[in-house]
Amino acid sequence: MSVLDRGPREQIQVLDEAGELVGDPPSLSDDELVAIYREMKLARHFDARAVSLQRQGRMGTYPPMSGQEAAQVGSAFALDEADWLFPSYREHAATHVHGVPLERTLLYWMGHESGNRMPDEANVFTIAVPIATQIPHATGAAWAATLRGDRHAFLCYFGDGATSEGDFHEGLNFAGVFDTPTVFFCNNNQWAISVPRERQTASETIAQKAEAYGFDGVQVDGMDPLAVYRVTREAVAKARDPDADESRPTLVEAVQYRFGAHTTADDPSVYRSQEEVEEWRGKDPIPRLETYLRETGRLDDERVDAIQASIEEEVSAAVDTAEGERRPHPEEMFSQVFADLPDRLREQLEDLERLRDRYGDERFLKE
Ligand SMILES: Cc1ncc(C[n+]2csc(CCOP(=O)(O)OP(=O)(O)O)c2C)c(N)n1
Ligand SMILES: [Mg+2]
Repeated sequence: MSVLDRGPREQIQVLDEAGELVGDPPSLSDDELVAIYREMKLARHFDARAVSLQRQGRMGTYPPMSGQEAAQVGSAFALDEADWLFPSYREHAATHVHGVPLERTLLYWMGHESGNRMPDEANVFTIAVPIATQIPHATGAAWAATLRGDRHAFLCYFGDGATSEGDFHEGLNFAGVFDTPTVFFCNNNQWAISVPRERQTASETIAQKAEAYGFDGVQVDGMDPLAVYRVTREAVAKARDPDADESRPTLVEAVQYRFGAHTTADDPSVYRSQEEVEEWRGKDPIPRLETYLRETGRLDDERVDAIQASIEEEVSAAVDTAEGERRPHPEEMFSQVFADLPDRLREQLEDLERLRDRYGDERFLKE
């Protein structure tokens, strides 16, 4: 039986909090299981380095994702290369799995325009900061693919807070009516900045909202990488069913927690308790998968140490590459949005140019 048939009110789990198998594991090879573990560890280390760079003034604002590794890595692993991924601003691990180099993500948060440019070979849409705007984009792109006869899945990430936006309703309603091959993946991390999940919706689960749009909704333990993979894999397979009449969208709600702040500009201690954070830390996806892989003989101390060393090297190399780029000129702020600048923006650009003339290029860029 498909996990998608279990309804939107039962939470799907494969590994419990202690790393014990409590559900049917997905079919993944030993190498794939270790690769999922490595990507989650990489994401955790990347996150810590990125926050540290921001604290040292070497990066702008950054949205941390620690705690959300299983949801991101497990779901992105379920895609084939030709499938498309639509990220919000927190999907550093998911986009990496689907082919975006770490230095590209660092450049984005360092304020480089080039950070917006996804590699041609990675089917990843640009990062959406305006909440929920990527949902109608993903639905529209999926519909266009269907009209062209392409059979790819379109995986769209968004948060619990995004479900209160009109774009969520419009995107899911359209997907249900036009059978678009979209997998709507809600990273329910319990908070939309300081607004808790229970102030976001009176629904018992977010997954059940799919019923109103006429397609399957499923809730999964988002701290369990194997459950996330299994659910997403089935949703993706249904989206790109070779028989176009069978293709249907799915809403996946991955229940999880962000351990850190909303962004480096946020202080979560003013709106949530330390006890709550500790309770969720007990569900940490990384030791959970590590225990399972050790107990089934797929990992040992030596392999774990080697993975850790290679991760640290990979992240350091990405930081060096990103910091090796020329700092962006402030004028670049004006170059990518309007073909013809409105008067007010033109005046600001001229002010910048006057400052550059007065202080010179070197000093101007430093200040
Ligand atoms: C349209 C829009 N309104 C408000 C904001 C400000 N804002 C940035 S993040 C955020 C909360 C989003 O919460 P959620 O969807 O749960 O995602 P999370 O940050 O928890 O991953 C808000 C309101 C925005 N970026 N875009
Ligand atoms: Mg949230």
